[in-house]
Amino acid sequence: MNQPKRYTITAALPYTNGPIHIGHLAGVYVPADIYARYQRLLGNDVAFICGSDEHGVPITIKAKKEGVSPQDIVDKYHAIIKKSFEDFGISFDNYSRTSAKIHHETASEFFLSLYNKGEFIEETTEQLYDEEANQFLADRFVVGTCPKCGNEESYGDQCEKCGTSHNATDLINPKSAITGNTPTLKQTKHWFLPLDKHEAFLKEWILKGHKKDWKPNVYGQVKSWIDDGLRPRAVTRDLDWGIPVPLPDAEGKVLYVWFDAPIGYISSTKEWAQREGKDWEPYWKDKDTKLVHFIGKDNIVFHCIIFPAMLKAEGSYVLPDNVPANEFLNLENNKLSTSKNWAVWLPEYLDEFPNQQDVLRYALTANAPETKDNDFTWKDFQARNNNELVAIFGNFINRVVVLTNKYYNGIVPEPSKFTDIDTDTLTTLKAYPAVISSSIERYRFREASQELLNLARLGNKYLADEEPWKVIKEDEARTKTIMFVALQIASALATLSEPFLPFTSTKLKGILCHDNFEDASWDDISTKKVLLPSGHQIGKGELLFSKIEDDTIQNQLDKLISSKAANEAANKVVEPQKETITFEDFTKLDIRVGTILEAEKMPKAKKLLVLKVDTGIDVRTIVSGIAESFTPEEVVGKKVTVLVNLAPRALRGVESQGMILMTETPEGKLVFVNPDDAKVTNGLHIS
Ligand code: B3M
Ligand code: ZN
Repeated sequence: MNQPKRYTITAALPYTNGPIHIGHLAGVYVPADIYARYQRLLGNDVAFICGSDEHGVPITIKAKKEGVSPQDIVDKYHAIIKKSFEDFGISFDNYSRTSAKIHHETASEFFLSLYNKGEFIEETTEQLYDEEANQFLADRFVVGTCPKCGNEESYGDQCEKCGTSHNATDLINPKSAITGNTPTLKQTKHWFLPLDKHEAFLKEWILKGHKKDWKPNVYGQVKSWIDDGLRPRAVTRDLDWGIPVPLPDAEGKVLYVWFDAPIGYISSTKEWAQREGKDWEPYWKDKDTKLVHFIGKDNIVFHCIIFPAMLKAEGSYVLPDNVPANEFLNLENNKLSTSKNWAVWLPEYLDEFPNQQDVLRYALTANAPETKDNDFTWKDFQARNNNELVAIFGNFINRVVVLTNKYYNGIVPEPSKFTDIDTDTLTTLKAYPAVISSSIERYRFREASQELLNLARLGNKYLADEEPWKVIKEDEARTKTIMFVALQIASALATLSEPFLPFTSTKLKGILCHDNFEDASWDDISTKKVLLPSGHQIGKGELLFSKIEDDTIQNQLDKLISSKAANEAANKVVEPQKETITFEDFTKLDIRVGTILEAEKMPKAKKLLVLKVDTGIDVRTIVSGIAESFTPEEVVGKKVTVLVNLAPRALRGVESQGMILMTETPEGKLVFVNPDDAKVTNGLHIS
């Protein structure tokens, strides 16, 4: 075995403003977990680090919306997120939170260290201010047009459409997300990290350095960012939720969430080291440590430009070796959305699919958005389970275990002479660790998962070709050899599946009684002559996977549609009430019941009908915009409610002397405010 290497593997700290969904899992946590488990299997020294990101504007916005404190929000979601990761088998060595004391201290020290080195520019500038809400607007508190791509819904610090990170004052036509007002400018002092000062270094490190082995999507984004030129970025904010700026003259100011959050990786490592009686520093400062950040594509600039610039400025830290960011996962052809409730939530999945963590892990890995955005569909999930996990992996293991029990009471038989097919099969088997490694080392987890399946396919094909169930009738010695070879494949699958399907791996090791001898490491599979020795007793069969039926999938699809609809109903935007009018204003309206006597279409006008209405005072002409809802024939004879003292006005040359009152049904259909049949309506329409 090679000299063990030290790996610090981080997974993006999730914002504690909602539970984890499949987009987070596919983009970040499943690949990170595969990688960490794999490195541990190789015998490397791994710190797999994560925690909750509890600062930042999204959390204060959520708290405002729910009428509770930001602390209530982060406490609630930190607990939910932490538990669901544990239940899902994400093997963090430490899961911390940025509200922890150790993090506040670490982030403050980091800031002070840069401050004392003169690494910040201190500047009073004009920042966006909401006069009505009485606060400065930064980050997600302000929405406007992205100066780069024209997206009209860009946030103050980042455009989610093109990924550009900017200053709030760069936005065109900014609006407060709190009141909707156009902000004013107000002077305030902040500390800026002069990214321009680090431009030469970043160019050298990323563009000319060995970073060509970064994924093209990551490299491309970083390159375009650097090519556009880097500018100083404020690392403090005027907010009351966050880590207070540790300086005497900084009342009411906190660290920018993207300044403190990546330092969260460091504080979480410290917390872990303290608990384990280890020294945290080599995991961040030893030049032989490989630092790898798993993130989603919207976090690229922060991990590839800003955080490295911070680490470099501090001076004693290593820089990331790789940042294998993924693209986004869609769900049933639509963008995943927390606010629209278009998502598959991890806690709900765990509830509804008990003991099926590996199925979701596998479906998300086999279809991971590694090089482009990808789509998760429940049908694909079902197919991955039924056609691959059940029909290939599970089926192979089941046959091997059942036959070994049936023929040999579960004892691994003694092989006799190997045929060419046996030798070829065993040679192919021994090549798998290297094949799968090569994919994992290049962060190609989809490919790696398919290679694992190919090993199960190899086993299935071997059994189908060699047919031990037939051979047993005439050649017992040959049957023993076949079963011996098949058992070696089963054992290799138990070990090699661990990073991808950890629950299955544990179960399979239990069935094969791996515990009774020293478990094979990743490399042993290629180098050891025998994985499961003759004479070794295995256990009874147990199904690894079970078929998922159509109605289970249909239930999930129905649930998705209905929760989206419920969410839409709850969030339906109601037009705000108009200005108050006095009772006198109201009594000025002369509203009477009239009858439509004649009706005809206004020539060349799609919407207008010209009506003759008997108002009880007189018969007059009224032009009404209802032609898309009613034919002239339908309305003749109708009793209607008429505003009779509206000043006459000409519509297409015809003078209209009043107005018919209309309303809308919940389905959006226009109906008369009919004195005979008052209905539940959505407010008056003037037509
Ligand atoms: N909290 C995740 C996000 O953008 C963000 C990651 C921080 S990693 C230091 O949803
Ligand atoms: Zn943009």
